[in-house]
Amino acid sequence: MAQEIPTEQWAQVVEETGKPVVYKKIPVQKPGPDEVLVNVKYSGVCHTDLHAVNGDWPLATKLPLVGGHEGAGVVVARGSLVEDVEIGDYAGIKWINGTCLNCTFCQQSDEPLCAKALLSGYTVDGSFQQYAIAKAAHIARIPKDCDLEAISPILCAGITVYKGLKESGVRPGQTVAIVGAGGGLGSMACQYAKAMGLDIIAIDAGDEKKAMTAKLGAQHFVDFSTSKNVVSDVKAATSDGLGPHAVILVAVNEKPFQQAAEYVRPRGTVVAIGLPAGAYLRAPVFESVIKMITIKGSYVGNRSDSAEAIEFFRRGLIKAPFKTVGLSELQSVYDLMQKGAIAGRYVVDTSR
Ligand code: 8ID
Ligand code: ZN
Repeated sequence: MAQEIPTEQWAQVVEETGKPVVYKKIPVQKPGPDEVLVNVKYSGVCHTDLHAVNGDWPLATKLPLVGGHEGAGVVVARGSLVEDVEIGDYAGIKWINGTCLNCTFCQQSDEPLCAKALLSGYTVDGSFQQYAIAKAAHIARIPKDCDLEAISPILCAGITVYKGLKESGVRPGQTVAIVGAGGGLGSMACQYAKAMGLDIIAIDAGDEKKAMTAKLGAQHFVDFSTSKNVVSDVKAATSDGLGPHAVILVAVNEKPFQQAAEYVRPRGTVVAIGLPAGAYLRAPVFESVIKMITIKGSYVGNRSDSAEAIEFFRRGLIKAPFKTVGLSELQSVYDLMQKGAIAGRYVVDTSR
């Protein structure tokens, strides 16, 4: 039987950039003809949500804004044009909320590059509310045998690092350095890299993150806060001393974005994913040329990447640690995140 949809709901609202989020009741919106309404049960908390609250990026958010883009829940209503999503289906609200599906990028399945892309929890309201809207074409299809709580961080962190690893061109048996390996994206990256048969050098700080990344499959750990020379320590962690074949940058700090080109292996690839405020990539021209390295960016994933990343999870290959708190406690998660004090991911439960 169809679930009754209330007119009001709990949400966490950014009313002013740079100020704490406000937990309050707001109206439940109705989906448009090509949209679905998802009763969000759980939502992961991504550092992107904190960047949005802080106004870190040269792209304005809508205001007031409901953040969140790792929302896992159940479809409760659909627009008149929606045919292939049923009421009761499990669905995910991800960063890409909708795109035009018609521009040159959408036609080539580079939907994240669509100039008209709607971004959940940034340019449209996201998943830190009990009922969220997305274009039916872009919701993540979540199989019924998946746990909604555990899968929520896959919807951004999982998809993004899976795509980034593919973009790096790294092959089974090769070595990848994951910079920021103890965070939300980093912990997922360890699990996807392990599933892909890679040798993993985790780079982050502290014993908790060291132990966690080892459990997730990292063979090596370089502590950036205590290492006297990160570049030589990362190279030394590879069996031939030549450095990792790929570097996945998911840290929220400019320094490693300027260091990676120095330790990546000749012919290797540096993939920038993290988005620290005001940061620049920097690499020495001479070494970059004679080492023939590639430096590139990677931005979430398309619908196919999303389905593939979810399938890795469904098959039991991805078990990254998370802690769950009530939606009402979102600000305390941001406070921990700001300090870099979260190992893995936090998930909020929208029922409390
Ligand atoms: O599509 C994309 N490109 C995309 C998608 C999703 C998220 C990009 N992001 C961006 C976020 O906006 C954010 O800037 O990726 C970044 C990481 O997001 P997150 O994993 O959600 O953040 P986190 O959980 O806070 O983890 C960051 C980790 O980086 C470590 C911290 O200790 C933490 O564990 N770190 C820092 I800060 N400085 C470091 C350094 N110098 C470092 N690790 C290694 N070396
Ligand atoms: Zn995210």
